[in-house]
Amino acid sequence: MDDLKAKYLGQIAEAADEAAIEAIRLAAVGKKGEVALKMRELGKMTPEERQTAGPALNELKDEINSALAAKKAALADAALDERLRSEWLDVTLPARNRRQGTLHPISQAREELTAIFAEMGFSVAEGPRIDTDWYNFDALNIPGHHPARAEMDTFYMHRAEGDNRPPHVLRTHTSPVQIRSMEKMGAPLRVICPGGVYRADYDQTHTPMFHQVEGLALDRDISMANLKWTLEEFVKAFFEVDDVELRFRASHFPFTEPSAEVDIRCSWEGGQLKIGEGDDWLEILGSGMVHPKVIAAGGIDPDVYQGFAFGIGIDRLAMLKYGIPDLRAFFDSDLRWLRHYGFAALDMPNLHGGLSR
Ligand code: 2NL
Repeated sequence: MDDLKAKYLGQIAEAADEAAIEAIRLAAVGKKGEVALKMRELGKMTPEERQTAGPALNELKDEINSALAAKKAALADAALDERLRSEWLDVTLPARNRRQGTLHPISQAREELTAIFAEMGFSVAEGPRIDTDWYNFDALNIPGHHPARAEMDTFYMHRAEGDNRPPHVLRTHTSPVQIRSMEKMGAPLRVICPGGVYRADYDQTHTPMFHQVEGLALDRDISMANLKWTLEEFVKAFFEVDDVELRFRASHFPFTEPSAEVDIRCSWEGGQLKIGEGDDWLEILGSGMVHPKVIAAGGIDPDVYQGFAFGIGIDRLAMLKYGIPDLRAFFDSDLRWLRHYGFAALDMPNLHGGLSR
């Protein structure tokens, strides 16, 4: 018994971790451990032998158990000491000059164009990215059978059988926010709606989620001339040039009549984009006079109010302004790309400071 005691207390003293402790416990005082085997031998002993061997075995078992518990506590203490030694922080040190995150070029472009339109008296509205097909289509004069629904490559939300709520879609444009703005604020109204939109399309120049800003101006006497001036001011301010020339090309959208796509004069000499000079034209937006049915869908009387609307792709604006060649890199979350193309996070654009500095 003295041998057993010496053997196990020795092993316990040497144990380096909890797993070793547990192995020793099983071998010594576990159900099939050495002490249990010895206890089974008690039956073969004479009563006198048993009288001394029984209590001695129990005492041995207790001793080993307390040695195990003590060693376990000591190991836990040592582990805590080690953590306290290694995991410390001197909170009195000055902050490390670590590189902060940057503003994504899409966020930067959105901030810049928001500042420009805000300066012109437009308020900014946001809305849900999942909306009913009424807000996304019907209210915009795109009825159920209209080919534009199919052309839009719409993502429809799954509907469980028996669900009789109206169908919901991932918005394909930010127009539903404009409809909600008309409902909420009435006319006269000047509002822009920037935000993410979704279409099931993925190739070199399309991503299934992209960003758009739409603008809407309604009043008693708003005309296409106001649209032209507003867009000219916007393009000049955004591309930071003194003069631009816009070209309005007749087009068609269900929600505007008449409709126009707008190009800006530019040159690509030496691979470098220059706005306002040269012989090339760059298509940047779609626009028109809001269709009377759309004004009525927004709860406003189209016999009293009229106005213009436009839609611009923010991602494309950002690529053009900051010289970013590949659209898909926008959504790769590659830190090296973000550091290269990102903007200082606290450097909010405004017209007085020069937009993008
Ligand atoms: C494009 C075309 C456009 C609009 C968007 C709009 C919104 C309402 C009423 C009328 Cl609520 N129109 N939005 C109008 C014309 C064009 O976007 O190709 N954008 C990149």
